[in-house]
Amino acid sequence: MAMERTLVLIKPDAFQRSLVGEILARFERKALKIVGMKMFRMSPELAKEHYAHLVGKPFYPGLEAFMTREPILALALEGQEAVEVVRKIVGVTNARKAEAGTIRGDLSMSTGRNTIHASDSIETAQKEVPRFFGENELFGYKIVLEDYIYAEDEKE
Ligand code: DAT
Ligand code: MG
Repeated sequence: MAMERTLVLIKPDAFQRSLVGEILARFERKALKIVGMKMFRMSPELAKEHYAHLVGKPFYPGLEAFMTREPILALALEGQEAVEVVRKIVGVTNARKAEAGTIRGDLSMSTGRNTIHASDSIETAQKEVPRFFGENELFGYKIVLEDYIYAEDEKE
């Protein structure tokens, strides 16, 4: 168990469908800590870096066009095992296959319009958080209810 930070991007389809608050609320209710939050438009260069593993795929041009033409919201979320926890809350890539109860499973019918990105491993998260947030855009602060979120042996 370890305190981790992970990256979430709320995609343009969530903005168009007025799902931004709904998605944010799910992470808040889970007691993940928001340590960064920023609205911006992704550049094509940043899209190529972020989706480097997909640049050669036939769907990449459409993915880049979709992710860059409207603003998105980036979140940095912190918690014990946050990377795995957030991926579980998000659900699998193809939203039609995603479990009911997950964000994708509940809110989307699509792979290419699946409302949200989340870092897929600790190593990825360690690259993705600094890719989208400068040091001065990440905030360490104390949650006063921390004793009610984690037991003593879960805090470190
Ligand atoms: P994930 O977003 O679950 O980490 P990924 O990293 O494989 O999945 O892909 C990134 C995004 O690219 C995904 O959220 C939607 C798009 N994508 C992936 N596979 C696709 C496909 N077969 N057709 C269309 N879009 C796809
Ligand atoms: Mg991915």
